[in-house]
Amino acid sequence: AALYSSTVWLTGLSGAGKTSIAEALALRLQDEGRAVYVLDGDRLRHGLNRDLGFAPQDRRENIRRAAEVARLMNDAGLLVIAAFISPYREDRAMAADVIGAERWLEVHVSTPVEVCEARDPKGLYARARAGQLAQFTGITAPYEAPLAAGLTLDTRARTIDASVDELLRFLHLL
Ligand code: GGZ
Repeated sequence: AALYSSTVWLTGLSGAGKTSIAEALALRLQDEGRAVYVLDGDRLRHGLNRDLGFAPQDRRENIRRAAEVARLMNDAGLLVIAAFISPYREDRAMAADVIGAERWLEVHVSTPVEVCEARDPKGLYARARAGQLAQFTGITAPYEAPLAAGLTLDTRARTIDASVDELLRFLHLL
């Protein structure tokens, strides 16, 4: 029961598979009648966080607001699946602090940058290489991998479905 006021926080590069995994996990849990919400960086940036860019202090504010929202949803009894690049260790630690360490489950979607760049589903890596997108994570801005994530998912070796199984096992729901 406690799990259902927790936040599963997916961190990783653009194109690593965070959103796909979050959506697939949410569907599986919703099918079982569980109250789940996906908080997604790209989506929040069209609404609540549309005033923010990608400079370090903007990313920090993005993560802070996301964590505050996740906390409110957890208070309301929802399991939150958060998908944010969240490239800075310090910012993820701040988010864990806001949400509460006992409610925080960090998952590293560890797809390497070469693979994300080869996939390039939105053409963002190409634009970053061409100098049309500044401060692009993995190309011209840093990504600090977690040192001790609860779970690491390498999407090269697995289908989305297999990653979701892995996550469900990690959450003791499978
Ligand atoms: C990284 C960028 C950038 C730059 C636009 N750097 O893969 P996407 O496209 O659909 O999702 C990415 C999204 C990143 O938002 P987050 O809120 O997760 O980032 S952070 O946690 O770092 O605040 C990507 C798109 O925005 N995007 N420009 N320069 N990603």
